[in-house]
Amino acid sequence: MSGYKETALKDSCFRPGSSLCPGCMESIALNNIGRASDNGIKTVFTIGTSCAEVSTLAYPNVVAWGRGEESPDDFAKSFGIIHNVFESAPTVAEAVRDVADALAGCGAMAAPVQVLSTSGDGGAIAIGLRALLHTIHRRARVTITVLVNEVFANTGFQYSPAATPFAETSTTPTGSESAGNLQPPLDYIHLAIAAGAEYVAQVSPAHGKLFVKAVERALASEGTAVLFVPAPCITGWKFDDGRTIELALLGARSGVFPAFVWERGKGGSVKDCEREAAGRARVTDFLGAQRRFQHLVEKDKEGAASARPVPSVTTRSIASTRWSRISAPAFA
Ligand SMILES: Cc1ncc(C[n+]2csc(CCOP(=O)(O)OP(=O)(O)O)c2C)c(N)n1
Ligand code: SF4
Repeated sequence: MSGYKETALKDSCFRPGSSLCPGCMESIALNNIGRASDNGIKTVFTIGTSCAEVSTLAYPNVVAWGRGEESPDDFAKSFGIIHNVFESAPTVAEAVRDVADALAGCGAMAAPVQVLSTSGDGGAIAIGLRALLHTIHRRARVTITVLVNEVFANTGFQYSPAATPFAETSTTPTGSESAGNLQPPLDYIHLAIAAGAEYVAQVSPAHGKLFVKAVERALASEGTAVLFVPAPCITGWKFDDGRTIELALLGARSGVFPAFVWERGKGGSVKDCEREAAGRARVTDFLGAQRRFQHLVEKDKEGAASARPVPSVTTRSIASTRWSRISAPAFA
């Protein structure tokens, strides 16, 4: 693994030119993944239909993908992208891995290949959950990244099973008779571990070094590595431009979206979030910055957020949904 500074200066294969919303966390994630994967091994990406796909790979607008100005004559610096249907990026990655291993096994391909899939949470843990879990279960030597923006963004911001409780989505509206999403998020971290993953992390590019280290560690894994990337969505979460990183850090530090790394045989640890709730960032500030929670939070003239008196709903219960799971002793 290279040092952070060295990685940060690398030429990412994902660069400006996409039609992702300006400041979208997905472009920041792809840019960093592009740097971390520039490690002397050719990368094959499999990308399921999602914002990360429709906004970067709709021909002829594919200028966001590329490395350097010359056509690639260096195999290790070249990369391939397979666009696959919504739900099957992990499975297609596994198939690429199998073909690459078979070619290497019979001596037809000498250079190594690393394989990395990218899906939204709709693709990976809603419609594609079965594909995800079986690829992990088969211990496929691939890196699976899931860009968790909690909605099916590119088709109209519908609810996904990663949604935080009480979030407003286009299919879980808020109003006098409805308080938004009433389901706790699917426990995707436990599911990935239980299915047999070698390495599982929930980490945002807002934690720069930690994110790059997690991608490098995942790519070096001998089994399946799964990276859940919290991805604040400007349009779906309804927050002001320019606050993406701030929101990602608030999400992690308030315990709503804790940064977490886990490795088989070594256990897991939470990063940049106090164990005691009193020491953490205020959940209300995280919620208050997003209009998808405006039914829960109100602001005074100075912009300070406070919880509205919502029956049977507390912001604390929102924070503890993910936190209580990953701080459980079973992860140690
Ligand atoms: C089998 C199937 N059902 C529905 C669709 C339409 N579709 C394409 S992408 C998508 C939602 C993707 O959501 P997600 O994976 O969360 O990615 P995001 O758009 O949020 O980045 C849907 C419903 C499809 N392509 N295939
Ligand atoms: S809709 Fe959300 S996830 Fe999609 S490009 Fe915009 S900010 Fe990114």
